[in-house]
Amino acid sequence: MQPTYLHDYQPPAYRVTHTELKFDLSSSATRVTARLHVERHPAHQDAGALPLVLNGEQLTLKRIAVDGEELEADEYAQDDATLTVHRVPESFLLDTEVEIDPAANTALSGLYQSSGMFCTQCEAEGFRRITFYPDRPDVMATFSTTVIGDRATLPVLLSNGNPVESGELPDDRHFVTWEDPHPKPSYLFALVAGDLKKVEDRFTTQSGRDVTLQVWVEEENLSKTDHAMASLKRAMKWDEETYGREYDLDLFMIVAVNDFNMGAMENKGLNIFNSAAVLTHPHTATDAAFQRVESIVAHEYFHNWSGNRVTCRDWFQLSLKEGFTVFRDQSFSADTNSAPVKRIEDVSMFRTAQFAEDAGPTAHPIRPDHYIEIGNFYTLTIYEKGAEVVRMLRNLLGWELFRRGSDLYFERLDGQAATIEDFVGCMSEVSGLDLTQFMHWYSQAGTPEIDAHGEYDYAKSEYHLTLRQRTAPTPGQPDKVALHIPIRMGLVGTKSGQDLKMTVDGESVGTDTVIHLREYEQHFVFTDLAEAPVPSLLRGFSAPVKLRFPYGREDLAFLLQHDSDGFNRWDAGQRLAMLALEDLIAAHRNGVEKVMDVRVVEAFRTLLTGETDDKAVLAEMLTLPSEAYIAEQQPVVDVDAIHAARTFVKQSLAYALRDEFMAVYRANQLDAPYAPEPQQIAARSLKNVALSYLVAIEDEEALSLAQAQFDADHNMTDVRSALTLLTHSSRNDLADPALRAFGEKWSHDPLVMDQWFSIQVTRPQADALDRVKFLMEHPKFSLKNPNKVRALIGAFASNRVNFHRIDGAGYRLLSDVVIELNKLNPEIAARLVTPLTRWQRFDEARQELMKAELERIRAEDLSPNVYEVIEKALA
Ligand code: HT7
Ligand code: ZN
Repeated sequence: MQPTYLHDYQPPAYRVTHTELKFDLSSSATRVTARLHVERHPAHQDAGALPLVLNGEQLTLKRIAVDGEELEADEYAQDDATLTVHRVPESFLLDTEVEIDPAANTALSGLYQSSGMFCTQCEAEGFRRITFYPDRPDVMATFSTTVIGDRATLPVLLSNGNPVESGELPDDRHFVTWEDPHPKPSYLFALVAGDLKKVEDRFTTQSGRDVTLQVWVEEENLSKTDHAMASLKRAMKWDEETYGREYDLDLFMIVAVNDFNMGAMENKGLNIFNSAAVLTHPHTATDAAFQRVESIVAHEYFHNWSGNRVTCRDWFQLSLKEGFTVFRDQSFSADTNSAPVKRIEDVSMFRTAQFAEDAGPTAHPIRPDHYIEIGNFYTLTIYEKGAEVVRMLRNLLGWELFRRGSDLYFERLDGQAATIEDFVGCMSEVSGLDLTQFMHWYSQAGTPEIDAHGEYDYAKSEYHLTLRQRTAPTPGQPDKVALHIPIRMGLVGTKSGQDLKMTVDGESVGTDTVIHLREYEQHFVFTDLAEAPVPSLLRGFSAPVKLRFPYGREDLAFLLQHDSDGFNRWDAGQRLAMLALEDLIAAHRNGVEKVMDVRVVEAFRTLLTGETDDKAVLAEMLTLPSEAYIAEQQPVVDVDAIHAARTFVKQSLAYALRDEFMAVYRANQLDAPYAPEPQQIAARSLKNVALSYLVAIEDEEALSLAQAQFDADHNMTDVRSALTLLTHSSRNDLADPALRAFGEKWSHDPLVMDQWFSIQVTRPQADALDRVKFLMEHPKFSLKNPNKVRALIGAFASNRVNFHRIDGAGYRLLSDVVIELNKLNPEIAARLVTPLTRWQRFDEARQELMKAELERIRAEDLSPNVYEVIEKALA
């Protein structure tokens, strides 16, 4: 399996200006007829005769003609991945007809069937499983698509653009023809056919275009579409107001499908969504699910400009569309909900999962320079680190200039396939900033680590700050350059508790400033300080780095109270908890009695009893670092010690502050009808965090409250939270009946059953693995459905004490599933194997067990997806 390299990029020899497709749908023998209007690419005008090479996989060729002339067998050649026509004119029509088997397509890439309906997923390289085509993003064509299907079973036939014709055909079949006037790459092609119902609304754009909005679902889900529709309208308005971007067709459709490898897909005018990313109802979806739907609907919509109108030249540029679009959806969610909480949630996830990716064997730059399977590169690095880099650009330029750069980018590159240089070039051009050093963020993998030291000179009233940066080697990149790292900071006066006015090099820089670390080591001197400060560094997580500073516990308790930056106040609490947790992890390992740090107790007491106008942030502050995050901070991960230490902290806080937690719980009960709006969400999360502490000590009153909350059945957020607390306690007498009742009540709803699976297999009790095995036999579980795999197997792999059982049974279960999925759905298999690839982080015994499972997988006949991941993991 040969890698593709960025440095080998060549423009295509031929381009397609217009594509006509006809689909005659049938489960196992769909006919796809294609007419491509092809012409020689100007870049190859003088290159003499060039064969036409098209991509095509799993296609049965029935017919091929050039300019109406059928080709003889010796005029073309075919292998598993390509079709080559040896001689073609400068410009011509290529006709092909192929047969494909959607019912057998369990990989969910190309044209496949999901719950009886037909749907497509073409990004990144799925279109080649539909017809022979130059399946690369820099070939952009207008499309005209006719879909033919059975009138009774497939009453709805959708594709990109606008419907232009429809009618009846013999044998109870019918057709619809769609035209998409916007040139697009093949990865944005979409088709959906099925027995679907729609809800419809309208949006008038700022220039007066009247757009019809449709959300298509199975009939029983019609009542779950309101939030997605409302989110779509909010997103359309936000993109006009914030980026000046307007929708460009008369119709925008969203379709929900049950079997989908990712969250959703931004196909032009016809977004296809995993049903989990579109359907919500207060009784079936949690607050988190409502927020996730809002952000995914917005993300896909925003791609209409950042991705569709301006697309990627090649797949190495994937972060050009994904990093920018994630940044846009994060900003939208921050504007729509609680901005500080959004940042805290995003950064928590990032520091846990992206840092782990950047430190593991599959680490890669935001713009990789080679890949075997591009499907493996839809990663946290491409998406989230890409978004952090765009965020740094936005902060370096300031909003006004960033917006000007964005306007220039969209205007200059509209209708084109662009590169990351094009994007950063526009930012540099409008601002005059030299971003040469900044570009290394795109090419260098790994997380920069900054060691910071500070000293206050009382005699001179100066604060001296020294910063050193280092990025550890990553696979294929032993040596690292110094990056340009913007560090937002303040100095908080130890006497006043206020941000101090800062002066650097004789220049006043205010109370909140950005210092630029460009060298491996730099010194910064702040003069004329009124008092000794505690530094507040990396405010708002201004760069995706690990920053170490030798804060004492008093410093952290001080920042937790006084830092004017909400994000850093939260972070000070996390750091304080981490110091206590580290002591307790060591105590557990050494068999020494565990003693709770009273400073953490007092900090929590202050939080619980103080006044707050932001309950959502308070809930975050009361949430301890996760086991996964704690593990990230350890040189060698000791899963049992981490679990024991975190449980000890949680229980100690609950014993010490029982009444305070109880008061917070009671004060945040809501009577109002459920609404997914920020104040209600904040109250629910605060209440449920408080209850989680009380149930951690199995306080009888708290258990009764959890039971009552479950029984009240007010909304899924509260029900799920109560059910999780009961299930994760040792009180099976309470958990079992609740689980049974929940499972019976919701057995008809796949998305609720996903939650039911996850809750059970994430319990810390030792029977979690047996439960996974038992639930894999459940009639509602299927390995062919990615949501079910994620809900059961993926969730179990996040159950750290049970997945990492020292007998290796957790690892074995995962590798058994990966081996099965490698045959059914390689993309999902390659993602699922990730926890095993992190073997270097564990003790020797676990390392051996994990490597043995990786070797067992390696011995199979592997898909390129799994092969690439396993080879990196065992390199
Ligand atoms: N751009 C979309 C990517 C995507 C995808 C990639 C590989 C396999 C299946 C997939 N489904 C969707 C999603 C997005 O970032 O908006
Ligand atoms: Zn995206």
